[in-house]
Amino acid sequence: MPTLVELFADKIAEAGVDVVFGLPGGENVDLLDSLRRWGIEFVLVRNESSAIFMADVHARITRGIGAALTTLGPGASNAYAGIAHAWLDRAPVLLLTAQTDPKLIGVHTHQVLDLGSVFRPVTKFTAQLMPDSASDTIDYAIALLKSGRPGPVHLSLPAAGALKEVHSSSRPTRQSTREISAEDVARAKNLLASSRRPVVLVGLGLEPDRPYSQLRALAESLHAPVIDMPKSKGALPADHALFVGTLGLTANDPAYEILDSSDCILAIGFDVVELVRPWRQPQPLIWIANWNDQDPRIDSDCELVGDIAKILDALLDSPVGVDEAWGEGRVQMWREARFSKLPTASAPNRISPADALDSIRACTPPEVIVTTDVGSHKIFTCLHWKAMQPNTFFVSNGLSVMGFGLTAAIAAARATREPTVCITGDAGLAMVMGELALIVEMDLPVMVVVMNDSALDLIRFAQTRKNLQIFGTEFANPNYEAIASAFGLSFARIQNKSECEVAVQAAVASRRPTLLEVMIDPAGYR
Ligand SMILES: Cc1ncc(C[n+]2csc(CCOP(=O)(O)OP(=O)(O)O)c2C)c(N)n1
Ligand SMILES: [Mg+2]
Repeated sequence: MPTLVELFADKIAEAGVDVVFGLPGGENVDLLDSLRRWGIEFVLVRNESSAIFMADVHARITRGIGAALTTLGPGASNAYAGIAHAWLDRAPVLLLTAQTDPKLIGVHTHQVLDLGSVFRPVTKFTAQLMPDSASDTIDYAIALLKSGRPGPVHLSLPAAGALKEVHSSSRPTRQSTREISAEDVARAKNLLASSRRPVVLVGLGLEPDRPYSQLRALAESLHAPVIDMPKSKGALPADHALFVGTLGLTANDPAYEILDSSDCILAIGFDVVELVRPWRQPQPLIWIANWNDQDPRIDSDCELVGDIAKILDALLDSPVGVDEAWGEGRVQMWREARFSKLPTASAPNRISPADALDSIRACTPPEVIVTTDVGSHKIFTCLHWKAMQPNTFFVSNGLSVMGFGLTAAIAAARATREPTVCITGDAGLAMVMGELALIVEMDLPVMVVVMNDSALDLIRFAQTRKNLQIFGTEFANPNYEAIASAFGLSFARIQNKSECEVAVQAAVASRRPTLLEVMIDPAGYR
C-alpha cells in the first residue's frame, strides 16, 4: 500500500500536475521527497503567495490545474494573498499545506493555526487529509477545482500522517455537463433579432474553453462591437475592426460609451468581479458561461450555461438587423475620438507611459506574453496595451493584488519558454524582488519593466484628487543597476522612446533575463 504522501503525488500526477510551486517547512519533507520520486518538478519560490500566483498562470497556460505547497502556520498564512487572488480571479489552484498532528491540537500551540477556518472564506473546499479517507478527499478536491466556476481548494497534511500507509481508490468523479436547451437558444436568438445595437462583453471565463474562433465568427455575423475585460484581453485581436477596448479599470472607462449605447449585451464568460463599480446596465442581457450567473447574480433575460463554443455555434445563424451606424463604423469613430488625445512626456528625461508601451509593442512579436502588476501602470497597461492573441495577457483583477506581475511572468515564461514582458510598479516589484532570482536560475526570457516613479502613484493620485497633502506615498528606490547585477540580469535605464526601443529589441534578441528601469512620467497615466 502507498503512504499518504505517495498517494498524493500519484493522484496529482494523474491529474496532469508536473510542477508544484512552493516553499516547504520541516513538516513537508516527506511529501517533497514523494514529488521528487514521482518526477514532479518543484519550483522553490521566495514567498509563498508567489507560488499561488505562479500556479494560477501555469494552469491558465496549460489549461490544467495549478499546485502549490507550503508549511503550516507561517507558510500557510503567507500564502493567503495568493489564495485570495485564486479565489477572486477564479483560478484552479490546489494548495497543500502542512499541519500539526491532530492529537496535539489543544495541547500544543506553536505555529498552530486553524487552517480550515483561515481558508474557508477563500476556497471552494478545505479539508485535512486523514489516512482513512485521503484517497476520496484528494479525488474530490481535484474534481472541484475546475467544476463550475474554477477556484482554489486547500488540503492540509499533518506531518504525523505523511508516512501512514493508506488505501488507494480511484473513484471517477463525474463532471456535470449541462445540456443547452433549444428553448434558451431560441430566446437568445429572438433577443438578438430584435436588437439594433448588440454588443459582446467577454470576461475571464473564456479560459479554459478557448472559444475564440466561435467568438470572432459570431461577433462578425452580428456586427457587434466587442469589449473585453483585463483578464480576457486578446480574445479578439486589438486590431480587429470590431474590437473596442477594455472595461473594468475605472468607473468611467472609455468603453462604457459603447456599452451604454448598446441595446443588447451578449455577456460571454463575464464575471462582475472584474469591474471596479457595481453592475447597473439596464439593457437585455444574454448570459453565456460555463457556470451559473451567481455571486452576485446580475439580471439577465436568458442564461445559457455549458460549453461556450457550442453555445456560440448555436447562435451563429441568428437573424441580424443592426443599425447601419453601428458595428465596425461605430467602433472606428470611437477609436478616432479616443486615440488622438494621448499625451507625451512633459517632464525632462522622463518617458510617457504611452511611448513606453508603444515601443514595447513595436519591438515584440504579436504572441508576446505580457503581465502587469497593480497600480497606475496596471490601469494604463490594461487600457492601452494591444493584445493580439488570446491568453497572452495576465493580471490580478478580481483581487488586484500587488506582487502578481513578476511572479506571473516567471510562470508564463517557464511554461512557454517564449519572451515574456512584466510591467510592474516600483512598489510592486519591491514586494517580490527576491523572485528575480528564479528568472536567472531557470534562465527565462523575461523582461522586467519597472516603472520608476518613486511612489505608490495610484494612491498619491488619490491624495491629489482630494486636495490632500502627499503623505506616506513616496519613497526612495534602490539602485536598480546594482540590483540587476546582483541577481545576474542584464540592465538598461530608459528615459525616452528610442532608448526604450533599443533596449527592448536587445532583450528580445538575446532572450536574456533583463531588468529595464523605465523613468516614467506618471502625469501620462491620467
Ligand atoms: C498587496 C497590496 N497592497 C496594497 C494594495 C493597494 N494598492 C493598489 S495600487 C498601489 C500602489 C502601487 O504602487 P506601484 O507598484 O509603485 O505602482 P504605481 O501606482 O506607482 O504605478 C497600492 C498600494 C494592493 N492592491 N495590493
Ligand atoms: Mg510606483
